[in-house]
Amino acid sequence: MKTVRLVLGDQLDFCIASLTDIDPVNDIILMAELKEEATYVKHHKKKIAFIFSAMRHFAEECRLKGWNVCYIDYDNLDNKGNFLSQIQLAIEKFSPDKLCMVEAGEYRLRQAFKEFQVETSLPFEIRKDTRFFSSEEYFRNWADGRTQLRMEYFYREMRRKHNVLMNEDATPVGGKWNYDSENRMSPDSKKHIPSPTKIKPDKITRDVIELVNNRFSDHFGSLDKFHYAVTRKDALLILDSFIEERLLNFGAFQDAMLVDEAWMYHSHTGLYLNIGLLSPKEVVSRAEQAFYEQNLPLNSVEGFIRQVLGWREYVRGLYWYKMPQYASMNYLELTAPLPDFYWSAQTNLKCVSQSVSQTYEHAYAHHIQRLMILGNYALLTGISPEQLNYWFLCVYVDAYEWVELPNVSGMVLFADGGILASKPYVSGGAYIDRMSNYCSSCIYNVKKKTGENACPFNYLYWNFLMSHEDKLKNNPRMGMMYRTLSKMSDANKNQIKKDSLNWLSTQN
Ligand code: DLZ
Repeated sequence: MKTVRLVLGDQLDFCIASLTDIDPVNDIILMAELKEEATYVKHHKKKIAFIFSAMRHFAEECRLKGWNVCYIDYDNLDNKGNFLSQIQLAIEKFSPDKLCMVEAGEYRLRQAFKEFQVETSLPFEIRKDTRFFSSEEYFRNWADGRTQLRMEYFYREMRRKHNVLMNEDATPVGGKWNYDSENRMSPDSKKHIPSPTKIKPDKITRDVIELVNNRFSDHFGSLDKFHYAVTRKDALLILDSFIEERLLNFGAFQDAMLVDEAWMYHSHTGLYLNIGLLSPKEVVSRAEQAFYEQNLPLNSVEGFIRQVLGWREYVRGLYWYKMPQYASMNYLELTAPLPDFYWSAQTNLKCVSQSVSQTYEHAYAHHIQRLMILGNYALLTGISPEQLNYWFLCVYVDAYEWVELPNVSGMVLFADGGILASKPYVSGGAYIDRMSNYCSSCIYNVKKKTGENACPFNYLYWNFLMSHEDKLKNNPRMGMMYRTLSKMSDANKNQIKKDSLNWLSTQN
């Protein structure tokens, strides 16, 4: 029996279900660098280089295990540009008895493979992706019948089910499930931030960088100083250095931002988790082990574990539970186009220009830059979910639709009307000022609420509340904000509207 086993660019795990029963003599692993995948949204150059290089390294390691690999690189004459034509060619070339793969991680591709499975005359086995803590079925069973799908309750179930940070009497370690309130320290610019572990590009990576430079020159982003891990061995090194050097301060400074500090105390492991170089189970287990053995603070360890065991699993579950409807939701009817400065960083808003510049340079910005700067600005100014989702999916090295869409539509834009978040996450300039040192070098005055040079986040915040009052004022978590608004004078409200209109008409 000869099986062609398709491995996608985000399935680079030797334990992936499509390879568990591989026959090294007869079977062929098929991998391909495809134009359609690199351009269906115009991914950041560094993201393409990262994925292609990791794919090439994975193929090499498969060969070293003695497995047959048919690797179609981008310039290969046999490259058909898309998965289905590539599989068709493999069928003609290898005459297999069977096809096998693990289901794709995003709806668009999963549907295409399902259709192909029906059309092709060959047996085509599509296996479940077992790399997550929670299966799609488990999430569906948890979600069915609930009126609210809050991450917190799902997370507690995951903690119990997988016995993570739990006491023997089934209570959470430390007595509380969640230490988020201890994770909001303002940044300390004098405190040492360990520089991230950087992996020197080898010949494979250097070749890929050249390829991406030539073939994707019109894509957003820089290829300079590429230092991401592209093998499991190096990804483990990055994980180790996070646990050793940064996890200690991760919790307290989780929301903190400093000028020219892209990495802070974050883990930068999402990109490896999302293509299979690291497994969520080992990442959680390493962090938990460090808590017990290195006596690391619980707010850091719990905060990190919540991201991986809670949030990551939750957004994936929600994505598959709600797709395809989720992609077209737009509760607040936001229609504004994405301003050019999301690509160029040419704006006087220091927080936005910093976040976009770092995104351009690294295909990375950390969670709070994404949510409370770039996301917050987008929501306050009414950018359409379609355009904002496109941007987030393009620019971030860790972005795949299953993780990007719920974060952007649900968390950032409240486009699902409250399925994911209990309220829209909006803030004025004061929050940005508290959590960063951006405002002190910005031309806008964060202390000024309206008028010339006032921080636009300040008046846009109240303008947002006024614009969406009909849909938001009865939200119990927005009550205090609307009570404050109701006490504002008409003159103040008119000034806010005037400043906002003026701002919105001058930004593109
Ligand atoms: C994101 C991406 C890119 C840029 N390129 C490829 C590719 O050339 N070949 C491939 O197999 N996968 C690629 N991917 C990942 C896919 O677009 C897609 O997001 C995942 O396979 C979904 O499971």
